[in-house]
Amino acid sequence: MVNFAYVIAGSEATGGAGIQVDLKTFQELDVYGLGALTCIVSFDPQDNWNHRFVPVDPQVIKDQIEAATSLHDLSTVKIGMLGPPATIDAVEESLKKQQWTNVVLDPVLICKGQEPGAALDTDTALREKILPLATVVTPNHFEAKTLSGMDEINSVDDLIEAAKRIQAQGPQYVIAKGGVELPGEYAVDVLFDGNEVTIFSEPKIGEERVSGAGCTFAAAITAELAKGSDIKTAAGVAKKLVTQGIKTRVESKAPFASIWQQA
Ligand code: PXL
Repeated sequence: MVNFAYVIAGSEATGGAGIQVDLKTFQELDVYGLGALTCIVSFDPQDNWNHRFVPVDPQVIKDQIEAATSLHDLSTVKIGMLGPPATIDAVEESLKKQQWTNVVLDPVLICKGQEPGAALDTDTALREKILPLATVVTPNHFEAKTLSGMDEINSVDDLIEAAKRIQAQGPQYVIAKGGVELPGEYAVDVLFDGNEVTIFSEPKIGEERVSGAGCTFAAAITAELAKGSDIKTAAGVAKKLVTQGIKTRVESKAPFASIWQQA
């Protein structure tokens, strides 16, 4: 049997994050991956690896989703980096054309190195248009603060509170990721299903963020859900894969490493 996992996300031209990593993760977890491109990010080596960002024309995004959903019966989708409100509108419209069993939203507001201010209109549109369609949301530390409205997340209890506040906004499941930003020796993720809190914890591997870790995490959850796993199993598999991928990360000429989820 073939299990399909779909992704709507951006290209990150060095292969360390974005749709490239989503598709690698799908392959790794034995699902048939396919995706629509929302934008192209090219780091600028002349400008401190800042992001050069080009959105894909909204009609072209709709066309891609039409092609994929017409060719296959897709029921599980991951949403990664979108872009400006026009992109978000196009994705919302396309998603609403069919029923989905699993919509995993990685609420990418900004990438490493971007200014938080750039995220404001994206944040609002994402919250209004995509969050209500999501069944699972996987905010990182910064996104959890933004989406929960909390000023500080300094403890696992804070992270749990953030997950609860985001879950109250609609999605069935929230997995809030503490990452290296949450103080302590462990990389802690908190799953809230509306009732119960489940904690996933692994010793931190260094104190630096690794590019593509968040993409891998949400993609792994998507792949597992596509295979019929429950959310706890999916989150457990994702945590393991990300931890392993960070251990075997690839260093580069940029001051950050990229995840590498080797078989
Ligand atoms: O890691 C978040 C991310 C997601 N998607 C794209 C990106 C990035 C960060 O660089 O470029 C396309």
